[in-house]
Amino acid sequence: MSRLVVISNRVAPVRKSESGSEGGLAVAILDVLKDQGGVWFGWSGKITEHESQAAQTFDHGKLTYATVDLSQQDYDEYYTGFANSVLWPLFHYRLDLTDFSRRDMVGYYRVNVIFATRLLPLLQSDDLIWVHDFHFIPMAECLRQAGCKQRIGFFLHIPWPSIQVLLALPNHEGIVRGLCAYDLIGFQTESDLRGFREYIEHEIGGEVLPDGTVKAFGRSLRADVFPISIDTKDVGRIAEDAVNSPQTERLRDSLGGRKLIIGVDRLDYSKGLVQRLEAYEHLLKVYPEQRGNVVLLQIAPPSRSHVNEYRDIRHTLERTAGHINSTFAEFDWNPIRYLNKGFRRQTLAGFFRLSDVGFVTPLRDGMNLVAKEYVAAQNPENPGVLVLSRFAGAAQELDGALIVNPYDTEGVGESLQLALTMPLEERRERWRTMYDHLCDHDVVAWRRSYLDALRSVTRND
Ligand code: GDG
Repeated sequence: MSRLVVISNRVAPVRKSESGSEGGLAVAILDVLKDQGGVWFGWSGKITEHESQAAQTFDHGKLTYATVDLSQQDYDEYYTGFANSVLWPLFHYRLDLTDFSRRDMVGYYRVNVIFATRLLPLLQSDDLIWVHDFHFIPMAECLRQAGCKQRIGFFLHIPWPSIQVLLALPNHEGIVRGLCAYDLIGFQTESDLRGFREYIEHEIGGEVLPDGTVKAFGRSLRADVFPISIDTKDVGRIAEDAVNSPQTERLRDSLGGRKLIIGVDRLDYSKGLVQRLEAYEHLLKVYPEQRGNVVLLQIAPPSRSHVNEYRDIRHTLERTAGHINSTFAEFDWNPIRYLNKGFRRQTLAGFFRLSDVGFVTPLRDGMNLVAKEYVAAQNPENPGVLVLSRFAGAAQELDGALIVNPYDTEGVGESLQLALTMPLEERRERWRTMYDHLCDHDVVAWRRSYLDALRSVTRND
């Protein structure tokens, strides 16, 4: 069997870290690399005066880690600049936050060339190369230009924007040409794939054949949908074990019998956190019986805090949470517990299981694994209700959730009330359909179906 080479911006640590934050994806990829042997290649996370001249490698059994340091300029232009201030906001439909400059675009391509150059000496002729996410869209093109003939697949973790949004990206054609150098492109949802095909057919005069083959820029490739998932049974087991942990006990005691709504998101403007708090405020306004009887626990570990927009969202959220708490709080009850820090995976699983409502309302999200984890963590006898944004990729699979439009503050507030008052029988039915689906479509199934598809592509150049 071909050796697998995985490329992602950050590589997952080989040992479980203190934070216990490794999720299903890192574990699923590590499993296959450790079993079959392979390479995990990416940024070391370090910024040095000059970027590395060769990848630093570290072997762990059959798995080789290979990492590259970045210079400050590369980090600013490639990572903070083009990846996080252009592609991320634009692909999440936030044209207002997109800050394009040619300097950053050039930096993005330059870093892709650097990574490709450092990877080349490590490659073997029948390797299967799997590139992850928006940081490395041009990677296949860079590798091909250097003569690389191996099969190369790409998986996009974030949404693919509709054609009109994509056209706002000054180098949209270059980005799509880069994608078309892969042999297989994986998207999270049908609507992402539709957007991509529409661009191919209507913008560059390419073709999509009845079997789904894409013909563009003089090549044929396959583009398909592979919705990412979680290790469903494992999350369930961890949650069951965590239910009597000291942390979960403390949370339970602190609630004093009140209902619990939980939100867990990286602090990111795509996650719809401000709108979420406003919808909760609507619930408290319109259903006074909920005052004093419900608590919203919002966990939002900071991310990308060197990007201005992330500092702004943090301040806005603090203000909004403070305003709602000061409006409704009583001497023995605070409506919102807003925590700007991360927790161990085990702790989160216990919190999910204890919660009556999982509140997941991104404005755009490639998939949203928290929605899936919430479902997997529930007690089958007494499951909570998932309130889920229609704009999360997960909404296309989890039809047992209460699907909401996060821009409709009042509608989301009403759905919260529905969730908090839903009879047990209906909760069980809704949960069962979602849980069964997630058992059949877990992260191992996702990895297998992607890699099987990549192995079976026929290279045509
Ligand atoms: C991108 C796409 C796509 C969160 N807080 C803590 C913590 N987490 C874990 C969650 C979950 C993961 O981080 C977040 O995954 P999401 O899917 O929700 O969101 P992104 O980080 O934006 O991920 C997304 C995903 O890639 C995969 O393709 O679904 O659409 O944007 O697993 O549980 N984990 C720990 N402590 C925390 O405080 N341990």
